[in-house]
Amino acid sequence: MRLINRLKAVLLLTAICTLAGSSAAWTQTLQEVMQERGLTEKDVLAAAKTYIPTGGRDEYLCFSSGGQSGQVIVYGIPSMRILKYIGVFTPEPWQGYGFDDESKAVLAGGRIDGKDITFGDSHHPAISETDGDYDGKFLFINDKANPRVAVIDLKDFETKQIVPNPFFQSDHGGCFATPNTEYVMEGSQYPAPLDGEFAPLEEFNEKYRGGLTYWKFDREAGRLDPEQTFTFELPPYSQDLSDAGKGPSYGWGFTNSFCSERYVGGIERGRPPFEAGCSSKDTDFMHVTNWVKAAELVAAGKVGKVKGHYLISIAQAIAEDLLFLIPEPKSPHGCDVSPDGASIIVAGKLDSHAWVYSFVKIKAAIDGRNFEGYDAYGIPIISLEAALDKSVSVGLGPLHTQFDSEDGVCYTSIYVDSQITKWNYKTGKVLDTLPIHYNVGHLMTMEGDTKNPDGKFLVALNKLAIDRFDPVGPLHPQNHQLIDISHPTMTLLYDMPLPLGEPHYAVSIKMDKLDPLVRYKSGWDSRQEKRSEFRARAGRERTDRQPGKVEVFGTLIRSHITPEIIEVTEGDKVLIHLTNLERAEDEVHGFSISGQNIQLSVEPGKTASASFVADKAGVYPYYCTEFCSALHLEMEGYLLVQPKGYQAVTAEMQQGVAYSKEDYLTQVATNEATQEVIDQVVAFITSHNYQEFPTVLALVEDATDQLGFAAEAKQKAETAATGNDWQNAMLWANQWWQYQVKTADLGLRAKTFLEESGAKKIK
Ligand code: CUK
Ligand code: CUA
Repeated sequence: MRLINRLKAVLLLTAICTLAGSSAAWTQTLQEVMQERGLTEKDVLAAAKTYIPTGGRDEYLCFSSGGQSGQVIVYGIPSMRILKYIGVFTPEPWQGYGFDDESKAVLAGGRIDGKDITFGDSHHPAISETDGDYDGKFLFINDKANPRVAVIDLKDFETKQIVPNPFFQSDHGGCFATPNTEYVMEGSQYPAPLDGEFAPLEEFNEKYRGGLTYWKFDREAGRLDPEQTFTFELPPYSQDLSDAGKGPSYGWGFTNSFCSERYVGGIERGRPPFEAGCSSKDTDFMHVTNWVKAAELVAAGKVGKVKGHYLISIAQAIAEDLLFLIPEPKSPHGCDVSPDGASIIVAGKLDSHAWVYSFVKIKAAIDGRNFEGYDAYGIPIISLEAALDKSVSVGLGPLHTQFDSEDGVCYTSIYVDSQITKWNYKTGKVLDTLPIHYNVGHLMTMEGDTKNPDGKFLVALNKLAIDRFDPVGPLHPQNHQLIDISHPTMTLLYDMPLPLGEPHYAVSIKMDKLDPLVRYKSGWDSRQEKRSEFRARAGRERTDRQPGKVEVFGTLIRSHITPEIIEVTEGDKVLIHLTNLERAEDEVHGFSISGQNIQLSVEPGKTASASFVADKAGVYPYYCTEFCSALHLEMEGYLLVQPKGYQAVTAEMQQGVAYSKEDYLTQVATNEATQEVIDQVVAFITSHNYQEFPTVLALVEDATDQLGFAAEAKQKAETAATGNDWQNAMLWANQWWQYQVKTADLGLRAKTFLEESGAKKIK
């Protein structure tokens, strides 16, 4: 009865508000707020450029690596509102990732030598490209610590695949997509024997190697194809970042390196540390690889396999003209191909210059076999003079470069000086600088590594936040700073704390290139992207029993779990498959069982599975972990793990309350009154142009479903009443009312939406 009064109160209040209009005497003026909070006009302008009113949308979506969290962080630009953490290399309970059997299989794909690795150091995300532009279909990211690459489908923002690198012990230079996502590049970092076996450090030069893997991407399957993937064996320099050529440099890849000294530290052996020996030379090497020609050799069967994977040896790469080196500034970092594909910019981390290489010059040197010599492994070296276009002093400790929509304009992150430098790589002029808080690593402009950068905003991914935020202990959040780059001088707009690992790189895509799902097809295995063999339909739920094994095929819908009682015997293997029957947007149900380390996230349409051994007799409540409706707390059940040899007692279920005919009739009266409220809401909706609002249409569809369930429950109540079974008549009448409440809830949501969107009265 209380709920119905509330429903009526909501309706009344809505009517009053409409009459009273929206003028409110207590509103402060902007001036008053600015004074009270000590805000300048510049602050208010920055706020106005980033603020998104309720229900509004951002223009860009940013995918940031989650660093040591092993995840991907998704946020909107310019609002900097965090929208999602995508579980990638690390279990993520909210999404059931690493808890349901379907996603456990994805994580198992990333096992290394049979060992589960549930940590990742996610580094460089890359969005799939078509003709050098983001196409919004897939996201790739690498794990530096345990060299692996993951594929995330942007249809549902779920991780679909993790593949370990067959040769490396660490990676850094991934992921970078070639212009049509033919391949995804993954470069190694710390040299190690490619066969994964032991070799003493004394044999570093002969036995240790770096490498660069070109993972073949099968777009149709949406998966990387290890069978068609090939790896370049590279010298034991510490290969760093990569980028794929485009336009004139299409078909080539560029990978920088540090420690081409091949120095091995060992403080405990009395040797100066790595940092001393790895930065002693004035230059390192950029590696230039021809992946198109390499792919042709693979296709022609001319590349051998090691451990079942194509490996192009250094000797073969030299013989086939696939690999060249060019000196780079001391301890280089960043390796960024310009939007037109004509230039490659490398920054000298221990230098103050950004070095602009010309692909035309590189190509001329290769074609003219103009080499200044060969490295210790016989790889031809193109001289710096032959390949360099210019070097520009941009500040101390430059790292990464991103591009603007304006031709030639780019931005370089300056680590030591804590600033962003805006400059022109074609004219060599520095245009502007902006201080950063503090020590910026990567930076990112909107679609800034495609052939058509959008400019507009820049995000500085800072390594230190220090004093920017309220203190939360010695471990500080990261600081992503949003910068307006739509004018000649850069303006800082916003500091966003990121409390989840240290993001390295991030990529941003225009929102209109994405078209994510709202629901899955019914009974969907989202990780394998096909109908689940374990799906169940309403009314077809079942439990299969075999000796030692119980398998449940159940369903979830507001607000009950079918089955509500699961009986097993101690020691049984239990498999529970649950299908969310909802079609409504955002009607996710969760599922957890006490003490079994189980947590499912079952989005509308999805089928997810949990499996475990019921190894201890006891009573284990289970429930839905998403607050899905007013009766969410009642979305519950019991797993009964019976001791071996347990004999069921035949006693009747004890009733807490016995219901009479009067109780039944009172409930029916309530239901009839509720129906009146529903009818009023329906009348409001149908008297407006609701069909023009997709959100309302979806709500109406869901409400119609709920009314259908209400009709079924009503039928059952009436049948029981006919047989004078007042207990069941009352309970089914109450279930009928539960469905009505859900209908009314949806109806009121639809009504509010129509009122707020200024729907027109049509009759
Ligand atoms: S890296 Cu350059 S600042 Cu891309 Cu791992 Cu972090
Ligand atoms: Cu379903 Cu709570």
